[in-house]
Amino acid sequence: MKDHEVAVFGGGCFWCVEAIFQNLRGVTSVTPGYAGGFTENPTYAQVSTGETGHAEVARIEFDPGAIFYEDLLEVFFELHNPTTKNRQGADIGSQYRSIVLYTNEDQREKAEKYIHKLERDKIYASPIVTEIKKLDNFYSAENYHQNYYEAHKDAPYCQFIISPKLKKLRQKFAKLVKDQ
Ligand code: MHO
Repeated sequence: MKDHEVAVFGGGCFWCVEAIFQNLRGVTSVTPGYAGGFTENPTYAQVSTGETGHAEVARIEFDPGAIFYEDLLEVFFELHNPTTKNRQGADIGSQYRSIVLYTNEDQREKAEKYIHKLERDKIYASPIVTEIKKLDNFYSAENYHQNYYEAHKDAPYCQFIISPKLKKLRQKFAKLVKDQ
């Protein structure tokens, strides 16, 4: 088995998605950035217009011997709302859409299967609108977006939006979370 695989998820503001996955064991690096669109080397300002086609995402490198892609899917779905089209909480625009960017066919099958399971089990009252797309290009976000939660824990957005998600992560996925 390869000791290194890449997964990419978009579930609203990438500060959140980055902070969540940074806490998982078996995850070796997390980079916030842009993917799923068409503009080359986009800036945050461009992506914020919603006109580049890109979503804010996190690129996650993980050791598939230490954590399964299915675990990442489970965490991803539990910690964002996959039923709000082009929106995550107060953040509105196609850059905040729910999206799984797969890097191999196995990931695509697993993501589709997982969504079918959520639908079959009627986990949500509304339909899941998560896009499943092959990863084409990934562009890293500007430096000031990297490690945002760790660097700005006192900022209101971190306190009110991200901290509760991390709390939920520790409660629901204790076995997957890195030792503090
Ligand atoms: N509503 C937040 C989103 C930031 S995120 C990197 C803000 O504008 O600060 O899109």
